[in-house]
Amino acid sequence: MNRKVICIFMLAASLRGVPVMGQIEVNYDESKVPEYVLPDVLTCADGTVVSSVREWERHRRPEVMALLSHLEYGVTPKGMKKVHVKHKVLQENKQALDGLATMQQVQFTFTGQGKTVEALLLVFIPNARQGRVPVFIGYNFRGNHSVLDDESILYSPYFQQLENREDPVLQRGNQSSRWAVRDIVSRGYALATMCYQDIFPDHAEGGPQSVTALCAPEGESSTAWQALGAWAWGSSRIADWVIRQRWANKHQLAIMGHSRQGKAALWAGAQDKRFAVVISNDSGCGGAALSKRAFGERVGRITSSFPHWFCPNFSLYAGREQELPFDQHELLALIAPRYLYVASAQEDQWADPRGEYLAAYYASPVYALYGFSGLPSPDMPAIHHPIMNHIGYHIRAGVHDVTDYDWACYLDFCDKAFGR
Ligand code: GTR
Repeated sequence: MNRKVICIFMLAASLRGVPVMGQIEVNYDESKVPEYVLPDVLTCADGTVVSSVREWERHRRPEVMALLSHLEYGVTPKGMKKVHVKHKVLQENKQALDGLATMQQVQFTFTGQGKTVEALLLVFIPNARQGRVPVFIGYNFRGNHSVLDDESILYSPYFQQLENREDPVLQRGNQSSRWAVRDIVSRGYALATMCYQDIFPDHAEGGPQSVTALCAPEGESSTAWQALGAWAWGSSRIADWVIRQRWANKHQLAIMGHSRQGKAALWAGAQDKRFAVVISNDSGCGGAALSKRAFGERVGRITSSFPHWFCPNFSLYAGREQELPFDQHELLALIAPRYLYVASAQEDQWADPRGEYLAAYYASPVYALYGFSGLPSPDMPAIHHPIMNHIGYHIRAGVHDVTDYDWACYLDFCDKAFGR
């Protein structure tokens, strides 16, 4: 074990057995945000201040990766490299969306340790294309059938198990408002989406049915990966397939995730440099929002409501955010020098829009090292005034959701990133 990892273990161990403060009220009052000090993203554990890309990539970036994987999201086991993935195109419709797109449905079969997990990828490829196209990769919450009202879309494996066929979650297109499929395809982008439940069923007992069961546990159980780590891993497996398609531009992959999937998209983007654009939509606590602001959802609440998302160590910081040796701006900084977009919604105070903005702002010094501009000021822009530098940000009116407005901004940002 290297020195860096030993220090992290000592940090976490010093908190074990310390009683956690009782359930704290949720704060939505800016004047009650505690005084907090953010770790400087460019200062190494030994106090050295990073002043070059080389030092960032050689020393500080691996340090931040180690902190986040050992104390928040869990370590992705090396044994996952041995998981076998088989792909089979089950269906193709060249005239989907009134001829706008070719729709493919691809079965993914993951095998390891004698167990199998199945998932279904739903893909829309623009028919009016010249050459290879950029691709959005993103998980849906309610199954592929929820993305578009189309009878030919197969139910995702997680939903195939539902016994009550009248269940409203099986209604086609029930979340189509979150997927601007026509806009995406009309602007020349492909979309590849899968149901996140296929990769790790989203409940406390989901582990044994998830991809995490396909390889033996490694390392300390306190740092074991769970759902967020697994969802991030799954996005990379989608990318593996996408980049081999003759219609896809492997240099133009954008990952987009909403809410819990925004958290997973950021963690995927931190680990997998093939994602040239990383988009967090309303990701909140454990995503883009700074934990130390203790505004809206907090570490104690998220780790008790969703004990299967983070590694066990993260719960040690319940009510003790000020003792975290990192904050979420450092997760965002791991995306540099690639394009990053953070989006918030005005009424989504649970996700702390200001904390999401500030994390992106405090990630900016790493972009500056590469000669790129992140966010220029700690003051948030007005509603519906997106900023589109190497880091993008907008806050829109309305609630926790994904809307056509969000997608219009993501498409504009990707056009800029990809020089379209
Ligand atoms: C909430 C959770 C948030 C966010 C959200 C979602 O219940 O507290 O952190 O992830 O779910 O994913 O929609």
